[in-house]
Amino acid sequence: LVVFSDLDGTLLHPTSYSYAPALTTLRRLQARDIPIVFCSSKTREEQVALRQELGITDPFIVENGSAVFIPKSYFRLPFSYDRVCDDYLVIEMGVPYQELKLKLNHVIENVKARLTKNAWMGTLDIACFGDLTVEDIARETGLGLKAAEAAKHREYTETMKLHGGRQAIEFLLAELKKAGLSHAFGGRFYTVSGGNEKGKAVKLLTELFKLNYGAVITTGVGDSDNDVSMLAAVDRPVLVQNQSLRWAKVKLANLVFAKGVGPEGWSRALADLAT
Ligand code: 2M8
Ligand code: MG
Ligand code: MG
Repeated sequence: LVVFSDLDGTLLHPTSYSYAPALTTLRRLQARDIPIVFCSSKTREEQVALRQELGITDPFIVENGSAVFIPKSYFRLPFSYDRVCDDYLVIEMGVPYQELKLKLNHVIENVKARLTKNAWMGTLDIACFGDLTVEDIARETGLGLKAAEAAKHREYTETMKLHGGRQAIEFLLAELKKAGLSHAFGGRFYTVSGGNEKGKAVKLLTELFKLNYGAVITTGVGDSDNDVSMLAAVDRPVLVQNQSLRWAKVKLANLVFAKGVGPEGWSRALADLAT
């Protein structure tokens, strides 16, 4: 059994970022040696900090499937990887941040010019984490300064806060797509990437688990649109409730709707696996 888990709004509460309600279940899963694989739009730095805090030593997937980080001697069998980073072997699917940022800025410039000419579409404010100060990010997200800084250190994706009319937002998202960039809504923000998604990374890592351990059953827990591809890639997909006690609009035949916001739903959904 392998657990793939989103972080914001799932293992972590959507506003307080607390994992407290999930801790008992998490400790039981760890005691049973069930791998807990983070699969989030969060950066490497953010995820490493949380792994250390929780004593999690399993592989993890950063920035919406941009890269898979595998601790050096985690798997017995060799596999091909793209680079070594600290104690991890890294399989990369995303494009480097600088490259992404150039393309993204180009699209944003064009979209802004078009919106100025077509006032009927409404206005659009775009704030990218890369361009905001650490203090701004802390204010926007409710993260502490250190965590906000880790969120700003992006290696493959850019997170944008969009403020504007639906039409203007849809226009920007369509233009991104035309430029070969993908976007995923994570609950509050849009994260833009070079075409990668969580699901592909989950499938790749699942293959590695199977290669090393034989048959493996996977479960995945998420809360937002950006989790759909991850949920579609696992055997037992689970959706937890968001702050307004609703579930994101996800259609999957075998989807389990867990009651409870974020970590409460997480705990309820995985409790039976932990006993
Ligand atoms: C962003 O991610 C969340 C969902 O995970 C979102 O899009 O709403 C990312 O930039 C992440 O790095 C950051 O920690 C998080 C803070 O809320 O926002
Ligand atoms: Mg989430
Ligand atoms: Mg996430």
